[in-house]
Amino acid sequence: MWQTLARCSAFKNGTSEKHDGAEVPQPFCYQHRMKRALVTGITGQDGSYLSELLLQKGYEVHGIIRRASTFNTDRIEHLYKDPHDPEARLFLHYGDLADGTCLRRILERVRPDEIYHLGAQSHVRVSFDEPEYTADIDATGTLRLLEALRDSTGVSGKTVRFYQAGSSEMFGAAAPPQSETTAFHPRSPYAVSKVAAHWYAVNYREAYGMYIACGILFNHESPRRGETFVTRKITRAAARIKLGLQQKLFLGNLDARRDWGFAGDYVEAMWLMLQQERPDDFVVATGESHSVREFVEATFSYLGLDWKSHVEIEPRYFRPSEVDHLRGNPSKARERLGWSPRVTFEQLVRMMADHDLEMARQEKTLRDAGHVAGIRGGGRE
Ligand code: NAP
Ligand code: F7E
Repeated sequence: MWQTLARCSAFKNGTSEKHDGAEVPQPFCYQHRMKRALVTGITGQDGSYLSELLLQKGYEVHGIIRRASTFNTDRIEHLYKDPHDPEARLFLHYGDLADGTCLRRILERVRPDEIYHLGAQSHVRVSFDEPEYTADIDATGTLRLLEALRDSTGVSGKTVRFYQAGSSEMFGAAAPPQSETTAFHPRSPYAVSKVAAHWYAVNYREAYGMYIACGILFNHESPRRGETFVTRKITRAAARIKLGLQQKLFLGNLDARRDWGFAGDYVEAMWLMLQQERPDDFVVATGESHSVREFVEATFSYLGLDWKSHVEIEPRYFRPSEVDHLRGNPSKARERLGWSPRVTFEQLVRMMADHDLEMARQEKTLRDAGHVAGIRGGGRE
């Protein structure tokens, strides 16, 4: 991490300061007073769109990435420049929300103006299989970061603006439309953990006067959505079916209704929340809901397919407790932030299906040319 930071463009004109007894470059360059953001979960869907937005706005962006045995930076590859490049404004630091010490160290080094806390185990179904891990990362991980921030701002006296990535899943069983005043009724370990994180954030705002804004975002999707969330699973499978690469799509509950928007629109709302004079909570949604069945119909019909010939129900995709209907009321975000979604449901379906059709075409081209994907590192002799 230190090496990455030492190459940061802001260091070039930086003075030095004592750190752990050693003389090191000062990580904050007042001559280049561009805003500096720290993003947890930068390798995820939202992290990648948000980083694009912040870089466009002239920020220096620092992201926390997890060590993995394979590369996990695909979604931000196009934004990354070698840190030796004087134009580089995106810097990555190894860290994990399970490790409070590393979070403190990263905060000390980066000294951000704004923190966007997006990192999480974000899959609802998986949270039933890994409830303790989900609580540790999504709830306690948020607490670790808030504690690190409380201590670092206590010493520096600087106000750092913090965005907490809350979720419509926190509403769970509450009847639609859900707004900032709707009571939470979470229905999964993921949702319970997000409720805990939300209340930690609100409590730190009230107790310590910290600038913490809480987004309560309804489902938002894109071609960069993880492949096991239902929308991407549908568009990816429909595109492969269209090109004869697969025959069936196995799904769970088709009756669940969600308020689906485009992730690129939603990261703008995150940024807007941190530009307000006072921190607050905001629902971000389209105000419109559709069932999973409607998403399937829209995708298959756009690709000229009959969904009933291909979709089968697989009980293992049902959840122990389901969230039946989420539809948000985004009036407060519209009035106070001037935010409204640009991409409609139909445009979202087409955008994702077009992307996945192109991916399927590439796969088919390779297959038709006789290419057989090899085992990573080759097989045994
Ligand atoms: P995502 O694609 O699943 O990305 C999650 C990010 O968190 C990834 O960068 C992941 O890193 C990172 N992460 C996971 N565990 C971590 C750990 N232990 N330490 C550090 N980082 C860790 O999620 P998303 O859709 O972008 O969502 C962003 C945030 O908004 C999440 O907090 C999610 O719960 C919340 N949210 C999402 C939606 C939605 O519809 N997308 C709606 C409401 C709220 P790897 O790449 O290494 O896995
Ligand atoms: O499920 C149903 C499933 O996994 C949507 C996360 O970003 O949004 C996301 O959580 C619905 C559910 O998203 C399959 O039962 C049917 O009712 O795409 P999903 P989610 O659970 O709404 C919220 C706002 C977040 O905060 C989360 O981080 O689709 N469904 N069949 C299926 N779902 C999946 N995944 N796979 C199926 O085969």
